[in-house]
Amino acid sequence: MFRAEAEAASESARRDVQGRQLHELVQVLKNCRSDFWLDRLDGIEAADIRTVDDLQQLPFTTKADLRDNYPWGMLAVPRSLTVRAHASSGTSGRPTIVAYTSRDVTLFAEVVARSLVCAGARSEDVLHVAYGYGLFTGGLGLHYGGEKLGATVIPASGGNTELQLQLLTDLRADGLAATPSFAMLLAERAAHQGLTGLNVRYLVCGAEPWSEGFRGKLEAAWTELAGHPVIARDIYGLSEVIGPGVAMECAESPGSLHVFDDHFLPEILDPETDKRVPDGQRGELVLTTVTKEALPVVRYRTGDVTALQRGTCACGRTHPRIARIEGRTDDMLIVRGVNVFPREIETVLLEAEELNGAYAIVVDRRETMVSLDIHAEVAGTVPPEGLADHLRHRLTSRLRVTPRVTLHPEDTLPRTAVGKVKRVYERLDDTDPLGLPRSD
Ligand code: DLL
Repeated sequence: MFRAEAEAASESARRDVQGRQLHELVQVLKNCRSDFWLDRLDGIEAADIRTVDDLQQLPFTTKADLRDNYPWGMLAVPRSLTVRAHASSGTSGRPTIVAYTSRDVTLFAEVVARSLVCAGARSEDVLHVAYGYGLFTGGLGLHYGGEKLGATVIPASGGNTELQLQLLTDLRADGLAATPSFAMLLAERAAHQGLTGLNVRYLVCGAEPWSEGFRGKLEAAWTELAGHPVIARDIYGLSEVIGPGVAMECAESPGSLHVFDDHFLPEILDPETDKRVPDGQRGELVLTTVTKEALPVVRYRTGDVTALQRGTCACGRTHPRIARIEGRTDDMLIVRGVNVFPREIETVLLEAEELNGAYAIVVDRRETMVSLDIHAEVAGTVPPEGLADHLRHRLTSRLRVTPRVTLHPEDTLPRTAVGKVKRVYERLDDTDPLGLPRSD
């Protein structure tokens, strides 16, 4: 553990501190100069907020609040006290700006250092960071976390796979931090070049949803390149809360991520009723920051779907854990009245050993009745006889809609070398959104 006194603290000790911090947070927000906070907390008295259970009395915050108060309206400190800003990856409209004081930047590095240790990182490691550097929190977040740990950080950023592979080989990186899709792309390119004997032991992957099936393929590909077991661990976070390092999977317990709740308080809500659901039940993750200065968030609606679990992990950490993110409340596709989560499609596709993990979902809106086209690559050049039919049946029984399934030779579908992978495309006219050669 990077900070055992916090990561393995007893639940009761942590609850005491959290209650105090929450009380102080409300006090600070009610006395700051932001009209947004004065208005949002109108009617709430800090004196009534004493324990984490009182969290439920507080109002929510959303991405729309950040957008409406662009750029600095939600700051709880004067802008002059901030030392850095990032922007979150919005798909439409203005970006949302998030800012950090010097203490926030230290906190950011701390939780990322903890996350790296969860994956098996050590201070003597070489850490290759292939998340984008810039407005996105991934690159700089992993960078300063790696430095805090004492690792030798290689700020490779995204893109330029040739140079990345050369650096990974020559500098003997122990760890690679990258989106899962980019880590896979690097493995594919390395295999094409016939590279072997890479030193990588662990992958720190996040920023986009990825299934257990994808993990299996990613670990197998890197294990092949390295000639020793390579583990891929899931790092979760979002700009509005801090960036990467809100929660992290440890080496001992794949499938659940420790939420660093001495800084970020998690709740799971039923998105329909906005009420808390019992532990173990899925719902929307809502987060409150209790130690951030510049841009604290209160009950921030992440839109990410997961479930909460408590109890000490095999690794000794006592933080509550969230299940790997299943999808977002807003990435659900509605096809012929049926709700379909892209992650379910990935789960079915990645069960097939014949596929290499590259796939794309096209929502075809050319007719009144929307239909679903699934494109996937096989490992090799020729799709095995009957595989497309088999996948169509499996998808139909899981999704309750029947998609068209088209299989392609490897290296046909679009790849993402910079930023977050795009899996879902819309087709509105005769232009193929995937830019594939016509088959007729
Ligand atoms: O993606 C922060 C990050 C950087 C996380 C590097 C991990 C590694 P945003 O760009 O603000 O921040 O996007 C946040 O990405 O609400 C989720 O929907 C999604 N996301 C992040 N991590 C995961 C993950 C960064 N491990 C949004 N699994 C979040 C699934 C993830 N989805």
